[in-house]
Amino acid sequence: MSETVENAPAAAVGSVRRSRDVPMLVERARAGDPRAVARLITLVESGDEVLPQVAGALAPYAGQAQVVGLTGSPGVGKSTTTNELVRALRARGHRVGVLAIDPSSPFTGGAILGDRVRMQDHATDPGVYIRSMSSRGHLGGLSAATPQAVRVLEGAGCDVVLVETVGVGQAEVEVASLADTTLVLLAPGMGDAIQAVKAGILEIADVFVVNKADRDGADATVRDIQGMIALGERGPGEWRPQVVRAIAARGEGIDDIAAAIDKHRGWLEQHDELRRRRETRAAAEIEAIALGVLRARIGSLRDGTELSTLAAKVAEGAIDPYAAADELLAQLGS
Ligand SMILES: Nc1nc2c(ncn2[C@@H]2O[C@H](COP(=O)(O)OP(=O)(O)OP(=O)(O)O)[C@@H](O)[C@H]2O)c(=O)[nH]1
Ligand SMILES: [Mg+2]
Repeated sequence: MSETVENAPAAAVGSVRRSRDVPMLVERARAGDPRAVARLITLVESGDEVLPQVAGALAPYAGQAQVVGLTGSPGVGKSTTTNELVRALRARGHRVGVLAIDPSSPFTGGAILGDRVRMQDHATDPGVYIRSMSSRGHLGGLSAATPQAVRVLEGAGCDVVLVETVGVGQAEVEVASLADTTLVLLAPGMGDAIQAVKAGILEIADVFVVNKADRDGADATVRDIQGMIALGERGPGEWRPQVVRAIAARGEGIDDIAAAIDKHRGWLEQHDELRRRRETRAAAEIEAIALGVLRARIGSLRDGTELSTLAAKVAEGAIDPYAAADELLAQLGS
């Protein structure tokens, strides 16, 4: 997303940049103002107190965008592929949102700077919003923040939202599984295929992209992955992950990736999977928010006397910790 402001009056820009006027921000975002979109995502990212209001204002636009996740090891070519996919989607006339998620770092770090450079091609295109996010301070972590940010982009009229996450652990798997279609990127010779299985990434991949196919070992990686897909048990009509080769750095294989995404999208619609996935996603979202609220309430109990009273009782053997936990939960509910 371009944050250049030279054409806007300074006062108006300042007011949007710091505003908590949710109806105004949503109205401007609906009209395509990139600063309002940026501000709303900042409110989401920082877990601002107006977040429920933001979510409320955006609820009517839920489900309008196709959400595509891209995950894979650091440096495998996610941002390069995203950049090329944006180009292909723009050529089809779509408005596109990009969220580059950094789950590991609480601050905006070097990788994100790299993303900016690699997605620079679209920085001045008004039909493209690009945004990096970290989990800084958000109650429910990224699994709660990401879908909200997707909603902001949906509200801003994006037809497709691409979500890039580094695939190195459970949190990332969770974020990737928030997508309608998930691409897992691999590169030859990184031992990636084996690692993918270990990390549980095989289960979330709808499309495998063997990127850097200009390097030795691409055939072997394709074979490995196809072998693993063949081992998986699949009922009739179940989706069989596609394997696509690409050289993202040269823009090669991007049409094949887009075709695989389209094919998966068709399958989702045909099998009512889109609705099912989105309900699963909504359930995870509700759970993450509810757990965040619970955690905050437990935190406030910890400051007060309830928890210490229970702790003293457990320590002296007056009650057991399960009974104490029940009591604590009962207090939280009241
Ligand atoms: N040889 C080769 N290099 C590539 C290809 N695609 C991307 N690269 C290079 O690989 C490096 C990393 O690419 P990125 O797109 O930043 O990878 P990433 O997965 O987004 O990296 P992180 O966000 O840091 O995890 C860059 O130097 C790219 O130019 C490719 O198809 N072939
Ligand atoms: Mg990247």
